[in-house]
Amino acid sequence: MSFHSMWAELLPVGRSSASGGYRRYAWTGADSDCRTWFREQAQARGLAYETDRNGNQWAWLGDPAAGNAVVTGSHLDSVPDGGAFDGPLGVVSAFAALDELRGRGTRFTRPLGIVNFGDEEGARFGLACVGSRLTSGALTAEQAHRLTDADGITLPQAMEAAGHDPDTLGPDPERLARIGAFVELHVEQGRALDLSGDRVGIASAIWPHGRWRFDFRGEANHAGTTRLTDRHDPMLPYAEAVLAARREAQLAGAVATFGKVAVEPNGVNAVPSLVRGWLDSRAADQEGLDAVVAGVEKAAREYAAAHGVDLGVECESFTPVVDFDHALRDELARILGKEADLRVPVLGTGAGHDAGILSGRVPTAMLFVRNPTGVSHSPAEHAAEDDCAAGVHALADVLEGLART
Ligand code: HGY
Ligand code: MN
Ligand code: MN
Ligand code: MN
Repeated sequence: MSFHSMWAELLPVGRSSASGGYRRYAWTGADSDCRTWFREQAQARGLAYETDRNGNQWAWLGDPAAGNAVVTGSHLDSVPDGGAFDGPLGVVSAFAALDELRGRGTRFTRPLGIVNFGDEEGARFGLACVGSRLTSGALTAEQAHRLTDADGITLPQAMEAAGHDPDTLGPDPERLARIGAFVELHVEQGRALDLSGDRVGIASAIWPHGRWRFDFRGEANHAGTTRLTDRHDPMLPYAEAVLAARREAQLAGAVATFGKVAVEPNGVNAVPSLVRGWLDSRAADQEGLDAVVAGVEKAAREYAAAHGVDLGVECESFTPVVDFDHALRDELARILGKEADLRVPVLGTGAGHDAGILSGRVPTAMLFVRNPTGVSHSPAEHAAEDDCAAGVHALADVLEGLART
């Protein structure tokens, strides 16, 4: 099955007809359809297929128990109204690269694996990379069991409803010990390759990044009869926090986003009692990230105090800087450097990935494919056909180079 036909089969799954964006959330029907697609791709190629204790899907050429496996893949879930490429490009390219290598008659001296990591975006339960965090031990089963979605459904309940036993969740060191190299191909979420005029890039690092929940607790009241001086309106310090995030990020050369907010009681004619806002911030180094979060919290606290509003801030997730394995990164550059007409720059990213979670536990690298607008986490996300083809070819070269050593 060609790249195009795989892509065409996957494209409609979980897609909103209104916006063209995706809603492929963990353990929903769309997620189940993506999982079925993955299993069918694996079985159509005669690969050994399995779902691991944490719900990640694996397809194997050769016996992983032999160890030192070369693994590639990514995720199939999406952010709310996300694009078609973030995640799926890495999984479709993995199967297409295997097909290309079989076409070349490549013989593998190491097991080759393709993985779909579950719940990478954290769109439903609020924590990114749940499948890879559980597998690597960065998230415990107890913490995972406490994850709850906006409707109050817990992760275990959602898994059971989707037919997966939540009682098996937990670290999987034996599985990670069998992986000698993990290479994730991903659409670039930025314009570095567009600006440099290159089709494919190699990741150097992932910026430190995290998610902080700001709970502004005020006093519900009537919007029409409550004098301004009598109000304890939590929306005001929330608004100040949003503006402070932009100011602090600019000062630190970082990024900061309040992209999600929950208001109670959320009535047009009611001064809110609670405004809950989530800050996503990322910076090239820890110092910059700390400065942004501290600056936003300081501004929010001062403004909240001035309005008699109480503020609670909680870090919900944090990923320290990821410096990808230098030896593997350089090996990719050596392998791809042979391609006459392909320059392959090395670039950092502010986007989190399963590769970032595995890094440090398994030799890990990433390949990026050019995104002409850099737009991601949006239906407008795109990569040109010939750039996707260059990505598949580069991935095939890398897998061949690694799996024959
Ligand atoms: O948020 C991220 O950077 C990733 O897309 N989960
Ligand atoms: Mn993403
Ligand atoms: Mn992604
Ligand atoms: Mn080549």
